[in-house]
Amino acid sequence: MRVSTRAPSGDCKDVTSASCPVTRHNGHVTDRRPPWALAGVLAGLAGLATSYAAAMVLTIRESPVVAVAEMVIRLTPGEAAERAISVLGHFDKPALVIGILLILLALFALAGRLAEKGFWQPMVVWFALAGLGLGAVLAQRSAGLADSLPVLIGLVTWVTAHSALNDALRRERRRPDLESRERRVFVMVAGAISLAAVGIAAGGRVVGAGRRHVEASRRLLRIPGVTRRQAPVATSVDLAGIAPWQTPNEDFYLIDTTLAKPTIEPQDWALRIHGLVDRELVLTYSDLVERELTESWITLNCVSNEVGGGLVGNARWSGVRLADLLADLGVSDQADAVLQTSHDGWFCATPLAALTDDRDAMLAVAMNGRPLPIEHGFPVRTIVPGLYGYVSATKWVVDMEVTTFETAVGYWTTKGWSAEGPVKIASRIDVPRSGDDVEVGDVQIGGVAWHQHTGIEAVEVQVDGREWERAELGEVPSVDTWVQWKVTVDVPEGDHTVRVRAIGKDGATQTDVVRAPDPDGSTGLHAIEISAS
Ligand SMILES: Nc1nc2c(c(=O)[nH]1)N[C@H]1C(S)=C(S)[C@@H](COP(=O)(O)O)O[C@H]1N2
Ligand SMILES: [Mo]
Repeated sequence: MRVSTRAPSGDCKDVTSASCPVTRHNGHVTDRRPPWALAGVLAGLAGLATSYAAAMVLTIRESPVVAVAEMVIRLTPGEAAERAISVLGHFDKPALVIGILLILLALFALAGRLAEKGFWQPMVVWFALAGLGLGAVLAQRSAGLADSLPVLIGLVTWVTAHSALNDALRRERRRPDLESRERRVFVMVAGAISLAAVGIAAGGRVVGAGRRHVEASRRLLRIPGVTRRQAPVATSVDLAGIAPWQTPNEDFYLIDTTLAKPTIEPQDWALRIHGLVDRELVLTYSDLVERELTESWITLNCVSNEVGGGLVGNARWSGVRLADLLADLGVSDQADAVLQTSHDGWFCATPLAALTDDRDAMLAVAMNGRPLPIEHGFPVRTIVPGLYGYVSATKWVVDMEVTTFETAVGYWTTKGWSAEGPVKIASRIDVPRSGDDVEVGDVQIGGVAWHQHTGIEAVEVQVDGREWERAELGEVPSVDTWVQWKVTVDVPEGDHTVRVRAIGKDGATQTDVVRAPDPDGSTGLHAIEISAS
Protein backbone atom coordinates (compact mmCIF):
# COMPACT_ATOMS: atom_id res chain seq x y z
CA MET A 1 0.00 0.00 0.00
CA ARG A 2 1.24 3.45 -0.86
CA VAL A 3 1.48 5.95 1.83
CA SER A 4 0.40 9.40 0.91
CA THR A 5 3.22 11.75 0.01
CA ARG A 6 1.17 14.66 1.22
CA ALA A 7 3.13 16.41 3.83
CA PRO A 8 1.42 17.62 6.99
CA SER A 9 1.99 21.07 5.61
CA GLY A 10 2.71 21.53 1.97
CA ASP A 11 3.64 19.13 -0.74
CA CYS A 12 6.99 18.58 -2.37
CA LYS A 13 8.43 16.53 -5.09
CA ASP A 14 12.04 16.37 -4.08
CA VAL A 15 12.01 15.17 -0.54
CA THR A 16 15.75 15.73 -0.18
CA SER A 17 15.54 19.43 -1.02
CA ALA A 18 16.41 21.81 1.74
CA SER A 19 12.97 23.33 1.79
CA CYS A 20 11.07 20.11 2.03
CA PRO A 21 9.88 19.36 5.54
CA VAL A 22 9.04 15.77 4.67
CA THR A 23 11.16 12.75 3.97
CA ARG A 24 9.81 9.62 2.44
CA HIS A 25 11.45 6.28 2.20
CA ASN A 26 10.42 2.73 2.80
CA GLY A 27 6.92 3.98 2.58
CA HIS A 28 7.19 6.11 5.78
CA VAL A 29 6.48 9.75 6.03
CA THR A 30 8.50 11.58 8.60
CA ASP A 31 8.06 15.21 9.47
CA ARG A 32 11.54 16.65 9.71
CA ARG A 33 10.50 19.91 11.31
CA PRO A 34 10.67 18.87 14.94
CA PRO A 35 14.39 17.95 14.83
CA TRP A 36 15.31 21.33 13.34
CA ALA A 37 13.26 23.22 15.88
CA LEU A 38 14.48 20.87 18.60
CA ALA A 39 18.09 21.51 17.58
CA GLY A 40 17.41 25.25 17.88
CA VAL A 41 15.83 24.87 21.31
CA LEU A 42 18.58 22.59 22.66
CA ALA A 43 21.33 24.87 21.38
CA GLY A 44 19.54 27.90 22.80
CA LEU A 45 19.14 26.24 26.20
CA ALA A 46 22.82 25.31 26.17
CA GLY A 47 23.61 28.98 25.52
CA LEU A 48 21.35 30.05 28.38
CA ALA A 49 23.04 27.51 30.67
CA THR A 50 26.57 28.75 30.00
CA SER A 51 25.55 32.40 30.21
CA TYR A 52 23.87 31.71 33.55
CA ALA A 53 26.91 29.81 34.82
CA ALA A 54 29.22 32.60 33.64
CA ALA A 55 27.07 35.21 35.37
CA MET A 56 27.19 33.18 38.59
CA VAL A 57 30.93 32.61 38.47
CA LEU A 58 32.12 35.98 37.18
CA THR A 59 29.93 38.48 38.93
CA ILE A 60 27.49 38.63 41.74
CA ARG A 61 24.95 40.24 39.49
CA GLU A 62 21.90 38.65 37.97
CA SER A 63 21.95 36.54 34.81
CA PRO A 64 21.26 38.16 31.43
CA VAL A 65 17.64 36.89 31.48
CA VAL A 66 17.01 38.68 34.77
CA ALA A 67 18.76 41.76 33.37
CA VAL A 68 16.31 41.73 30.45
CA ALA A 69 13.43 41.30 32.89
CA GLU A 70 14.65 44.27 34.88
CA MET A 71 14.99 46.32 31.72
CA VAL A 72 11.41 45.46 30.82
CA ILE A 73 10.31 46.60 34.27
CA ARG A 74 12.28 49.82 33.91
CA LEU A 75 10.87 50.54 30.47
CA THR A 76 7.29 49.73 31.44
CA PRO A 77 5.31 52.88 32.13
CA GLY A 78 4.63 53.17 35.86
CA GLU A 79 0.90 52.63 35.57
CA ALA A 80 1.13 49.47 33.47
CA ALA A 81 3.82 48.09 35.77
CA GLU A 82 1.69 48.79 38.81
CA ARG A 83 -1.31 47.09 37.27
CA ALA A 84 0.79 44.05 36.36
CA ILE A 85 2.17 43.87 39.89
CA SER A 86 -1.30 44.13 41.44
CA VAL A 87 -2.58 41.38 39.14
CA LEU A 88 0.38 39.09 39.61
CA GLY A 89 0.96 39.93 43.24
CA HIS A 90 4.45 39.23 44.43
CA PHE A 91 5.08 36.90 41.54
CA ASP A 92 5.56 39.74 39.11
CA LYS A 93 9.28 39.21 38.63
CA PRO A 94 9.24 35.38 38.42
CA ALA A 95 6.24 35.66 36.07
CA LEU A 96 8.16 38.09 33.91
CA VAL A 97 11.25 35.87 33.87
CA ILE A 98 9.14 32.83 32.95
CA GLY A 99 7.45 34.85 30.20
CA ILE A 100 10.83 35.88 28.83
CA LEU A 101 12.03 32.27 28.96
CA LEU A 102 8.96 31.13 26.97
CA ILE A 103 9.58 33.82 24.36
CA LEU A 104 13.21 32.71 24.24
CA LEU A 105 12.19 29.08 23.67
CA ALA A 106 9.99 30.15 20.76
CA LEU A 107 12.85 32.21 19.29
CA PHE A 108 15.30 29.32 19.75
CA ALA A 109 12.87 27.07 17.85
CA LEU A 110 12.52 29.75 15.17
CA ALA A 111 16.30 29.95 14.79
CA GLY A 112 16.31 26.15 14.48
CA ARG A 113 13.72 26.25 11.72
CA LEU A 114 15.58 29.03 9.94
CA ALA A 115 18.77 26.97 10.05
CA GLU A 116 17.08 24.46 7.82
CA LYS A 117 16.80 27.14 5.13
CA GLY A 118 20.44 28.10 5.18
CA PHE A 119 23.44 29.04 7.18
CA TRP A 120 22.88 32.74 7.69
CA GLN A 121 19.15 32.95 8.44
CA PRO A 122 19.40 31.94 12.11
CA MET A 123 22.14 34.55 12.54
CA VAL A 124 19.47 37.25 12.51
CA VAL A 125 17.89 35.66 15.59
CA TRP A 126 21.26 34.97 17.25
CA PHE A 127 22.51 38.49 16.96
CA ALA A 128 19.20 40.21 17.65
CA LEU A 129 18.88 38.27 20.91
CA ALA A 130 22.50 38.72 21.89
CA GLY A 131 22.15 42.43 21.12
CA LEU A 132 19.11 42.68 23.37
CA GLY A 133 20.88 40.79 26.15
CA LEU A 134 23.96 43.01 25.86
CA GLY A 135 21.82 46.13 25.90
CA ALA A 136 20.00 44.98 29.04
CA VAL A 137 23.17 43.97 30.85
CA LEU A 138 25.04 47.17 30.02
CA ALA A 139 22.05 49.31 30.98
CA GLN A 140 22.37 48.08 34.58
CA ARG A 141 23.75 50.51 37.10
CA SER A 142 27.55 50.60 37.18
CA ALA A 143 27.80 47.91 34.52
CA GLY A 144 31.30 47.15 33.28
CA LEU A 145 32.61 45.35 30.23
CA ALA A 146 32.93 42.13 32.23
CA ASP A 147 29.15 42.16 32.57
CA SER A 148 28.83 41.50 28.85
CA LEU A 149 30.84 38.25 29.09
CA PRO A 150 27.92 35.99 30.11
CA VAL A 151 25.95 37.11 27.04
CA LEU A 152 28.94 36.60 24.74
CA ILE A 153 29.72 33.18 26.24
CA GLY A 154 26.07 32.22 25.85
CA LEU A 155 26.05 33.37 22.23
CA VAL A 156 29.20 31.40 21.38
CA THR A 157 27.76 28.28 23.05
CA TRP A 158 24.45 28.66 21.25
CA VAL A 159 26.05 29.12 17.83
CA THR A 160 28.55 26.27 18.34
CA ALA A 161 25.95 23.84 19.67
CA HIS A 162 23.52 24.81 16.93
CA SER A 163 26.14 24.23 14.22
CA ALA A 164 27.01 20.80 15.65
CA LEU A 165 23.36 19.75 15.74
CA ASN A 166 22.68 21.14 12.27
CA ASP A 167 25.66 19.25 10.87
CA ALA A 168 24.18 16.05 12.24
CA LEU A 169 20.81 16.90 10.69
CA ARG A 170 22.30 17.84 7.31
CA ARG A 171 24.23 14.62 7.11
CA GLU A 172 21.00 12.82 7.77
CA ARG A 173 19.27 14.69 4.97
CA ARG A 174 21.98 13.94 2.46
CA ARG A 175 21.65 10.20 3.11
CA PRO A 176 17.96 9.48 3.67
CA ASP A 177 18.73 5.76 3.48
CA LEU A 178 20.90 6.03 6.57
CA GLU A 179 18.27 7.78 8.54
CA SER A 180 18.10 5.65 11.61
CA ARG A 181 21.87 5.60 12.08
CA GLU A 182 22.29 9.30 11.46
CA ARG A 183 19.39 10.05 13.72
CA ARG A 184 21.46 8.36 16.35
CA VAL A 185 24.28 10.82 15.67
CA PHE A 186 21.83 13.68 16.17
CA VAL A 187 20.49 12.13 19.35
CA MET A 188 24.01 11.58 20.65
CA VAL A 189 25.14 15.14 19.88
CA ALA A 190 21.93 16.50 21.39
CA GLY A 191 22.37 14.34 24.47
CA ALA A 192 25.97 15.40 24.96
CA ILE A 193 25.08 19.08 24.62
CA SER A 194 22.18 18.78 27.06
CA LEU A 195 24.30 16.96 29.62
CA ALA A 196 27.14 19.49 29.33
CA ALA A 197 24.66 22.36 29.67
CA VAL A 198 23.04 20.91 32.78
CA GLY A 199 26.48 20.25 34.27
CA ILE A 200 27.74 23.75 33.56
CA ALA A 201 24.60 25.40 34.91
CA ALA A 202 24.75 23.28 38.07
CA GLY A 203 28.46 24.06 38.51
CA GLY A 204 27.74 27.74 38.11
CA ARG A 205 25.01 27.47 40.72
CA VAL A 206 27.34 25.85 43.24
CA VAL A 207 29.98 28.54 42.78
CA GLY A 208 27.24 31.17 42.76
CA ALA A 209 25.84 29.83 46.03
CA GLY A 210 29.17 30.58 47.73
CA ARG A 211 29.00 34.10 46.41
CA ARG A 212 25.42 34.57 47.47
CA HIS A 213 26.34 33.34 50.94
CA VAL A 214 29.04 36.01 51.29
CA GLU A 215 26.59 38.58 49.95
CA ALA A 216 24.09 37.46 52.59
CA SER A 217 26.67 37.73 55.40
CA ARG A 218 27.56 41.15 54.09
CA ARG A 219 23.99 42.32 54.10
CA LEU A 220 23.38 41.06 57.62
CA LEU A 221 26.62 42.50 58.98
CA ARG A 222 26.15 45.27 61.52
CA ILE A 223 29.17 47.16 62.75
CA PRO A 224 28.23 49.23 65.81
CA GLY A 225 28.52 52.94 65.15
CA VAL A 226 29.46 52.36 61.53
CA THR A 227 26.61 50.86 59.59
CA ARG A 228 24.18 53.73 59.71
CA ARG A 229 22.92 56.41 57.44
CA GLN A 230 24.30 59.88 57.69
CA ALA A 231 23.55 62.92 55.61
CA PRO A 232 26.48 64.32 53.66
CA VAL A 233 28.26 66.92 55.75
CA ALA A 234 28.92 69.18 52.77
CA THR A 235 26.67 71.92 51.44
CA SER A 236 25.69 70.98 47.94
CA VAL A 237 25.91 73.40 45.07
CA ASP A 238 22.42 73.78 43.73
CA LEU A 239 22.67 73.01 40.01
CA ALA A 240 21.05 70.01 38.37
CA GLY A 241 23.47 67.77 36.53
CA ILE A 242 26.54 68.14 38.76
CA ALA A 243 27.79 64.83 40.14
CA PRO A 244 26.28 64.43 43.63
CA TRP A 245 28.84 65.27 46.31
CA GLN A 246 28.37 61.86 47.91
CA THR A 247 28.71 59.12 45.30
CA PRO A 248 26.22 56.30 45.95
CA ASN A 249 27.92 52.90 46.24
CA GLU A 250 26.13 51.60 43.13
CA ASP A 251 27.48 54.48 41.05
CA PHE A 252 31.06 54.39 42.34
CA TYR A 253 33.55 53.60 39.57
CA LEU A 254 35.17 50.16 39.64
CA ILE A 255 38.73 49.29 38.70
CA ASP A 256 40.49 46.01 39.33
CA THR A 257 42.36 43.30 37.48
CA THR A 258 40.15 40.42 38.57
CA LEU A 259 37.18 38.99 36.70
CA ALA A 260 35.78 36.85 39.50
CA LYS A 261 35.68 39.14 42.52
CA PRO A 262 37.05 37.50 45.67
CA THR A 263 34.26 36.48 48.02
CA ILE A 264 35.58 36.32 51.57
CA GLU A 265 33.50 35.67 54.67
CA PRO A 266 34.52 38.15 57.39
CA GLN A 267 35.37 35.27 59.77
CA ASP A 268 37.75 33.86 57.13
CA TRP A 269 39.54 37.17 56.62
CA ALA A 270 42.87 37.98 58.26
CA LEU A 271 45.54 40.57 57.57
CA ARG A 272 49.16 39.83 58.28
CA ILE A 273 51.36 42.85 58.94
CA HIS A 274 55.06 42.03 58.93
CA GLY A 275 58.48 43.07 57.59
CA LEU A 276 60.37 45.97 59.13
CA VAL A 277 58.29 46.06 62.32
CA ASP A 278 59.21 45.29 65.93
CA ARG A 279 56.23 43.00 66.30
CA GLU A 280 54.38 41.06 63.61
CA LEU A 281 50.60 40.93 63.73
CA VAL A 282 47.85 38.76 62.30
CA LEU A 283 44.65 40.72 62.56
CA THR A 284 41.24 39.06 62.27
CA TYR A 285 38.04 40.83 61.29
CA SER A 286 36.77 40.91 64.88
CA ASP A 287 40.18 42.17 66.12
CA LEU A 288 39.85 44.94 63.57
CA VAL A 289 36.33 46.12 64.34
CA GLU A 290 37.00 45.95 68.08
CA ARG A 291 39.63 48.65 67.65
CA GLU A 292 38.73 52.31 67.62
CA LEU A 293 36.89 53.08 64.39
CA THR A 294 37.16 56.37 62.52
CA GLU A 295 35.16 57.70 59.65
CA SER A 296 36.18 60.14 57.02
CA TRP A 297 34.87 61.57 53.74
CA ILE A 298 37.49 60.75 51.14
CA THR A 299 37.52 61.16 47.37
CA LEU A 300 39.16 58.25 45.55
CA ASN A 301 40.31 58.48 41.97
CA CYS A 302 42.12 56.42 39.39
CA VAL A 303 45.40 57.43 37.80
CA SER A 304 43.95 56.31 34.44
CA ASN A 305 41.25 58.95 34.56
CA GLU A 306 41.35 61.13 31.46
CA VAL A 307 40.79 64.87 31.80
CA GLY A 308 37.03 65.26 32.29
CA GLY A 309 36.59 61.52 33.01
CA GLY A 310 34.48 59.70 35.56
CA LEU A 311 36.97 57.45 37.39
CA VAL A 312 36.52 59.39 40.61
CA GLY A 313 34.03 59.23 43.47
CA ASN A 314 33.50 60.49 46.99
CA ALA A 315 32.29 58.38 49.90
CA ARG A 316 32.17 58.21 53.69
CA TRP A 317 34.65 55.51 54.65
CA SER A 318 34.76 53.87 58.09
CA GLY A 319 37.66 51.88 59.40
CA VAL A 320 40.76 51.69 61.52
CA ARG A 321 43.50 54.30 61.11
CA LEU A 322 46.68 52.70 59.84
CA ALA A 323 48.87 55.25 61.59
CA ASP A 324 47.67 54.01 65.01
CA LEU A 325 47.98 50.37 64.03
CA LEU A 326 51.50 50.75 62.63
CA ALA A 327 52.59 52.82 65.66
CA ASP A 328 51.50 49.93 67.91
CA LEU A 329 53.71 47.55 65.92
CA GLY A 330 56.77 49.79 65.89
CA VAL A 331 58.02 50.58 62.41
CA SER A 332 61.75 50.56 61.63
CA ASP A 333 63.44 53.82 60.53
CA GLN A 334 64.75 52.10 57.40
CA ALA A 335 61.27 51.49 56.01
CA ASP A 336 59.72 53.86 53.49
CA ALA A 337 57.09 51.65 51.84
CA VAL A 338 54.37 49.14 52.58
CA LEU A 339 53.87 46.35 50.08
CA GLN A 340 50.17 45.51 50.15
CA THR A 341 48.79 42.28 48.66
CA SER A 342 45.17 41.40 48.02
CA HIS A 343 43.38 38.06 48.25
CA ASP A 344 43.33 37.88 44.43
CA GLY A 345 47.09 38.40 44.22
CA TRP A 346 47.13 42.06 43.16
CA PHE A 347 49.76 44.16 44.92
CA CYS A 348 50.98 47.72 45.30
CA ALA A 349 53.69 49.58 47.16
CA THR A 350 52.46 52.55 49.20
CA PRO A 351 54.64 55.36 50.56
CA LEU A 352 54.90 54.64 54.30
CA ALA A 353 54.70 58.35 55.14
CA ALA A 354 51.15 58.56 53.77
CA LEU A 355 50.14 55.74 56.13
CA THR A 356 51.71 57.19 59.25
CA ASP A 357 51.17 60.96 59.00
CA ASP A 358 48.09 62.80 60.25
CA ARG A 359 45.81 61.92 57.32
CA ASP A 360 43.06 59.34 57.69
CA ALA A 361 44.72 56.45 55.84
CA MET A 362 42.67 53.47 56.96
CA LEU A 363 41.71 49.85 56.72
CA ALA A 364 38.15 50.51 55.64
CA VAL A 365 35.28 48.17 56.48
CA ALA A 366 32.38 50.34 55.33
CA MET A 367 31.49 52.68 52.51
CA ASN A 368 28.70 55.21 52.97
CA GLY A 369 27.51 53.45 56.11
CA ARG A 370 27.24 50.01 54.51
CA PRO A 371 29.72 47.14 54.73
CA LEU A 372 31.99 47.47 51.68
CA PRO A 373 30.29 46.12 48.57
CA ILE A 374 32.00 42.88 47.46
CA GLU A 375 33.33 44.53 44.29
CA HIS A 376 34.76 47.41 46.34
CA GLY A 377 36.83 45.08 48.53
CA PHE A 378 34.64 43.34 51.11
CA PRO A 379 35.42 42.74 53.90
CA VAL A 380 38.44 45.08 54.19
CA ARG A 381 40.29 47.44 51.87
CA THR A 382 42.82 50.23 52.22
CA ILE A 383 41.95 53.87 51.59
CA VAL A 384 44.60 56.59 51.59
CA PRO A 385 43.59 60.23 51.00
CA GLY A 386 45.83 61.97 48.48
CA LEU A 387 47.14 58.93 46.61
CA TYR A 388 45.77 57.38 43.41
CA GLY A 389 44.10 54.00 43.90
CA TYR A 390 46.80 52.04 42.05
CA VAL A 391 49.42 52.72 44.76
CA SER A 392 47.17 52.58 47.79
CA ALA A 393 43.54 51.50 47.71
CA THR A 394 44.03 47.70 47.91
CA LYS A 395 40.69 45.89 47.86
CA TRP A 396 40.40 42.52 49.65
CA VAL A 397 43.71 43.35 51.38
CA VAL A 398 45.28 40.39 53.22
CA ASP A 399 48.98 41.19 53.58
CA MET A 400 51.08 44.24 54.41
CA GLU A 401 54.84 44.06 54.41
CA VAL A 402 56.64 47.09 55.81
CA THR A 403 59.62 47.45 53.49
CA THR A 404 61.48 49.86 51.20
CA PHE A 405 60.83 51.18 47.70
CA GLU A 406 64.26 49.79 46.81
CA THR A 407 62.89 46.24 47.00
CA ALA A 408 59.13 46.64 46.67
CA VAL A 409 57.32 47.28 43.39
CA GLY A 410 53.61 47.36 42.69
CA TYR A 411 51.63 45.61 39.95
CA TRP A 412 51.24 48.81 37.91
CA THR A 413 54.76 49.99 38.69
CA THR A 414 56.11 46.89 36.95
CA LYS A 415 54.14 48.04 33.91
CA GLY A 416 55.81 51.43 33.79
CA TRP A 417 53.56 53.57 36.00
CA SER A 418 55.38 55.69 38.53
CA ALA A 419 56.19 54.32 41.98
CA GLU A 420 54.63 56.98 44.17
CA GLY A 421 51.23 58.18 43.07
CA PRO A 422 50.23 61.48 44.65
CA VAL A 423 46.98 62.72 43.08
CA LYS A 424 47.13 65.75 40.82
CA ILE A 425 44.82 68.71 41.03
CA ALA A 426 41.91 68.37 38.62
CA SER A 427 38.58 69.92 37.72
CA ARG A 428 35.67 68.83 35.57
CA ILE A 429 32.66 70.51 33.95
CA ASP A 430 29.46 68.46 34.43
CA VAL A 431 26.90 71.01 33.15
CA PRO A 432 26.30 71.81 30.40
CA ARG A 433 27.47 68.73 28.50
CA SER A 434 29.82 69.27 25.59
CA GLY A 435 27.76 69.73 22.43
CA ASP A 436 24.74 71.18 24.27
CA ASP A 437 22.72 74.06 22.85
CA VAL A 438 22.13 76.83 25.34
CA GLU A 439 20.21 80.09 25.36
CA VAL A 440 22.07 83.30 24.71
CA GLY A 441 22.77 85.25 27.91
CA ASP A 442 23.31 83.91 31.42
CA VAL A 443 24.42 80.29 31.40
CA GLN A 444 25.12 78.27 34.54
CA ILE A 445 28.28 76.18 34.40
CA GLY A 446 29.05 73.67 37.13
CA GLY A 447 31.06 70.63 38.08
CA VAL A 448 33.57 69.23 40.58
CA ALA A 449 37.24 69.82 41.42
CA TRP A 450 39.62 67.85 43.60
CA HIS A 451 43.09 67.80 45.04
CA GLN A 452 42.89 65.38 47.93
CA HIS A 453 44.97 66.18 50.98
CA THR A 454 45.82 69.61 49.60
CA GLY A 455 42.34 71.01 49.08
CA ILE A 456 40.71 73.29 46.54
CA GLU A 457 41.02 77.04 47.14
CA ALA A 458 39.22 78.26 44.02
CA VAL A 459 37.78 77.21 40.68
CA GLU A 460 37.80 79.42 37.61
CA VAL A 461 35.96 79.21 34.30
CA GLN A 462 36.87 80.77 30.99
CA VAL A 463 34.62 81.31 27.96
CA ASP A 464 36.71 81.35 24.76
CA GLY A 465 39.73 83.59 25.39
CA ARG A 466 38.02 85.88 27.92
CA GLU A 467 38.96 86.61 31.53
CA TRP A 468 38.87 83.73 33.99
CA GLU A 469 35.78 84.00 36.22
CA ARG A 470 35.65 82.70 39.80
CA ALA A 471 33.11 80.03 40.65
CA GLU A 472 31.14 79.62 43.85
CA LEU A 473 32.24 76.55 45.85
CA GLY A 474 30.28 74.13 47.99
CA GLU A 475 31.49 73.76 51.58
CA VAL A 476 33.37 70.55 52.36
CA PRO A 477 34.41 68.92 55.65
CA SER A 478 38.09 68.48 54.83
CA VAL A 479 40.77 68.84 52.18
CA ASP A 480 40.38 65.15 51.30
CA THR A 481 37.18 65.45 49.28
CA TRP A 482 36.19 66.93 45.99
CA VAL A 483 34.35 70.24 45.85
CA GLN A 484 31.30 71.09 43.77
CA TRP A 485 31.36 74.45 42.00
CA LYS A 486 29.14 76.61 39.80
CA VAL A 487 29.30 79.96 38.08
CA THR A 488 27.03 82.00 35.83
CA VAL A 489 28.69 83.31 32.67
CA ASP A 490 27.40 85.52 29.89
CA VAL A 491 27.34 83.71 26.55
CA PRO A 492 26.75 85.60 23.27
CA GLU A 493 25.26 83.95 20.18
CA GLY A 494 27.46 81.42 18.45
CA ASP A 495 29.78 78.51 19.25
CA HIS A 496 31.97 78.71 22.33
CA THR A 497 34.59 76.80 24.26
CA VAL A 498 34.32 76.76 28.04
CA ARG A 499 37.33 75.70 30.12
CA VAL A 500 37.80 75.13 33.82
CA ARG A 501 40.82 75.23 36.11
CA ALA A 502 41.30 74.75 39.82
CA ILE A 503 43.62 76.48 42.26
CA GLY A 504 44.85 74.44 45.22
CA LYS A 505 45.06 75.51 48.85
CA ASP A 506 48.84 75.40 48.28
CA GLY A 507 48.38 78.29 45.81
CA ALA A 508 49.26 76.25 42.72
CA THR A 509 47.08 76.62 39.62
CA GLN A 510 46.11 73.56 37.59
CA THR A 511 48.30 73.36 34.50
CA ASP A 512 46.97 73.56 30.94
CA VAL A 513 49.81 71.33 29.69
CA VAL A 514 48.17 68.25 28.21
CA ARG A 515 49.59 64.91 29.36
CA ALA A 516 48.23 61.37 29.06
CA PRO A 517 47.47 59.38 32.25
CA ASP A 518 50.56 57.18 31.82
CA PRO A 519 52.83 57.26 33.90
CA ASP A 520 51.54 59.38 36.80
CA GLY A 521 48.15 60.91 35.98
CA SER A 522 46.71 63.07 33.20
CA THR A 523 47.02 66.84 33.14
CA GLY A 524 45.38 69.56 31.08
CA LEU A 525 42.17 71.53 31.37
CA HIS A 526 38.71 70.12 30.78
CA ALA A 527 36.95 72.01 28.01
CA ILE A 528 33.46 71.75 26.52
CA GLU A 529 31.94 73.13 23.32
CA ILE A 530 28.54 74.78 23.53
CA SER A 531 26.40 76.61 21.03
CA ALA A 532 24.22 79.58 22.06
CA SER A 533 21.18 80.76 20.14
N1 LIG B 1 42.77 43.89 44.76
C1 LIG B 1 42.82 44.98 43.98
N2 LIG B 1 42.72 46.20 44.54
C2 LIG B 1 42.76 47.31 43.77
C3 LIG B 1 42.93 47.23 42.37
C4 LIG B 1 43.03 45.94 41.79
O1 LIG B 1 43.19 45.76 40.57
N3 LIG B 1 42.97 44.83 42.63
N4 LIG B 1 42.94 48.37 41.61
C5 LIG B 1 43.27 49.62 42.27
C6 LIG B 1 42.95 50.78 41.46
S1 LIG B 1 43.92 51.03 40.08
C7 LIG B 1 41.99 51.68 41.80
S2 LIG B 1 41.81 53.13 40.97
C8 LIG B 1 41.08 51.42 42.95
C9 LIG B 1 39.64 51.48 42.53
O2 LIG B 1 38.80 51.19 43.60
P1 LIG B 1 37.25 50.97 43.35
O3 LIG B 1 37.12 49.88 42.32
O4 LIG B 1 36.65 50.61 44.66
O5 LIG B 1 36.71 52.27 42.82
O6 LIG B 1 41.30 50.14 43.52
C10 LIG B 1 42.66 49.77 43.64
N5 LIG B 1 42.69 48.53 44.38
MO1 LIG C 1 43.40 53.05 39.21
